[in-house]
Amino acid sequence: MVTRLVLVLGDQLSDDLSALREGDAATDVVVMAEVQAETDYVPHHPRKIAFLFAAMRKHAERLRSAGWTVRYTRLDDPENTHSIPGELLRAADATGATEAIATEPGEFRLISALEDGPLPVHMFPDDRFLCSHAEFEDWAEGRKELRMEWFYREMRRKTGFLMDGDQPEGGKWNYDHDNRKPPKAGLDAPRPMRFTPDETVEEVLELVRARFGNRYGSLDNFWFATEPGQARRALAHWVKTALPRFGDFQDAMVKGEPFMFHALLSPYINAGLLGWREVCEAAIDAYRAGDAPLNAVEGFVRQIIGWREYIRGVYFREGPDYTSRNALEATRGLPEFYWTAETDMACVAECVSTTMAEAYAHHIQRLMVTGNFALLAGLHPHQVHEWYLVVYADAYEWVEAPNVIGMSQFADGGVVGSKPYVSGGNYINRMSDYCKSCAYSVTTKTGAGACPFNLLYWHFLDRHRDRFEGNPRMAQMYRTWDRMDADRRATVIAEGDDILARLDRGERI
Ligand code: FAD
Ligand code: DLZ
Ligand code: SF4
Repeated sequence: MVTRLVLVLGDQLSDDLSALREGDAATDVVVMAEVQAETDYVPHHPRKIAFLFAAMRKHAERLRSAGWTVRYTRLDDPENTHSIPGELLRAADATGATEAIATEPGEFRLISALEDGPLPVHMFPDDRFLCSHAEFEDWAEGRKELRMEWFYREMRRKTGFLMDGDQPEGGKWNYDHDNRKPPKAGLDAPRPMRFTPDETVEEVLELVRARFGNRYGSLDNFWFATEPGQARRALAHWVKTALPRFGDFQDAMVKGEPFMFHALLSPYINAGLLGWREVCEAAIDAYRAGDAPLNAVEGFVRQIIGWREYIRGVYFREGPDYTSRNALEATRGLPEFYWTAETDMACVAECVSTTMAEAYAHHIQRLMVTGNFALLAGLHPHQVHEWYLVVYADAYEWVEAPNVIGMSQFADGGVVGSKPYVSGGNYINRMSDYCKSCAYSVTTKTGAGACPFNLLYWHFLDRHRDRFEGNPRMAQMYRTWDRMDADRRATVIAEGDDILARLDRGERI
C-alpha cells in the first residue's frame, strides 16, 4: 500500500476529524508541526501558542496510542522548515509519500498555501461544524440580509435542541431580553476550572517563554486545559457553577472579574478539544434536570449553534478579501494603549489588562469596550482585526474576522450587523462598575473630564450621517443629536476632534 500523509493542524485536535477518517492508520503517516509560519503570521499571544503546542503534543500521543504513526516536528527541531507545506514536503521525502490529505483549514491563507504547495493535498470538509458551506449557501441564497436569528431557528430545527415538536421550548426562540441584567453589588462570580501544568505543559512553557517571552501577553499562571478530558471537566464545572447565572449576567462587566459567568470554552472548542454537540447537550441536560433556567441555556445554545456557525458561514461565503474591507473608510492607526493598557479610560485599561494576562476577554468587553472605542475613533479595521487575532487564545481567522470586521467594526458594510454597535459611556456605566474608578466622568458630556466615549459617540454619528441617517434603527439617535442646540453640537464635535488629534499625536488619553 502507498503511504499518504495525513495533515493535522493545531486547531484540528479532534479525535473525529475528516482527514483521519479518510486516512488509514495501517499505512498512512500523520504530520503535525510546530512552525514559525503559524506562530508569526501575526505575533500571537504566548499563552495561545503554549496552549496549542501543549494540546498538539498531547494529541500526537493520543493518536499514537490509537495506532497511528505520527511525525511530529517540534519548534526547536533543527531540521524544521517552519511552514506547513515545507513540513509536508520533508515528511514526503522521508516516507516516500506522494500526496497528502487534510481537513480544510479555517483560514484562506493556509488553504491557499496547501493548494499552491509543492505536494498535492486533497482537502476534505471540516465536518466538526453543524452547518456545511453548502448548507449555509443554500440558506443565504437570495436573502437580502443574512440575519443570525433566522439562521439560528433553522439550526434549532435541525438539531431539535430545546424544541417542543416544531415549536421552541417555552414558546419563544430567543430569551435575550432577559439576559441584560447589570451587575449588582456582591455578585460572587465562580472561578473557571484551572489545571496545574504537567510535564508536557511545563516543557512547552519553557520553550514558549524562551522564544516568545518578549511578545505582548503574559505566560504567568498558565492554567488552560490542554487535553479533551480536562476540557470536559472544565465544561462540567462551568455548567454546575456558572451556567445558571450565565444568561442573567451575560453582558455584565465587573472590575477584577474577567470571567463573570462565561464558559471560557472557546479556546477548547475552536482547537477541537470539545465539540458543539457535547457542550450544548451538557447545558440542555442541566435545564432538563432543573439545574439551570431556560434563558441561560437557550442563550448558550444560541451562541454555539447560532452565532458560532453563522459567523463561520459568513467567513467562507464572503471570501478572502473580507479582512481588507473598510466600508467606513477608517484610517487611524491603532493606539499604543491597545498593547500597554496605559490609558486613563478605566474600561479600556481593564479590558486590555485582562487580555494581556489571560488571552481572554468576554464578548461584551470585546464588543462594547475595545471594539466600540475602535469604531468610534475610526481605527483602521485591518489593524483592529490583526490585534484581535493576536491577543485572544480562541482567535482563528474564520471566527475572529466576521466578529471584528463585521460585527464590531461594520467594515463589511452591514453583512453581519444591520447597524453599527456603538454606544456612549452610558451603556458601559449601566453594564459595569468601571466608571466608578475612572479618571473621566461618564455623566460629563463636554468640557473637562468628559468621557471620551460620550464625545466620540456623537462625533461618529455626525461624521457618518450620510450612511446611517436613513437606517430606521438609528433614526432615534439622529433625532436626539438634532435636538441638541447648535452650540452644544459644535462643542461636542470640536472636543471629539481634539481627542482624535491627541490620539494621532500619540498623547495619553
Ligand atoms: P461565552 O460567552 O461563555 O459563550 C459560549 C460560547 O459561544 C463561546 O465559547 C463560543 O464558542 C460561542 N460564541 C459566543 N459568541 C460567539 C460569536 N460571536 N462568534 C463565535 N462564537 C461565539 N470568538 C472566538 O471564538 N474567537 C475569536 O477570535 C473571537 N473574536 C471576537 C472579536 C470580537 C470583536 C467580538 C465582539 C467577539 C469575538 N468572539 C470570538 C466571540 C465571543 O466574544 C467569544 O466566543 C467569547 O467571548 C468566548 O468566551 P467564552 O467561551 O467565555 O464565551
Ligand atoms: C494558531 C497556530 C499557531 C500559533 N501555531 C500553529 C503551529 O505551529 N502548527 C499548526 O499546525 N497550527 C498552528 N496554529 C493553528 C493554525 O494557524 C490554524 O490551523 C489556522 O489558522 C487555520 O485555522
Ligand atoms: Fe469608560 Fe467613560 Fe466609564 Fe471612563 S467614564 S470607564 S472612559 S465609559
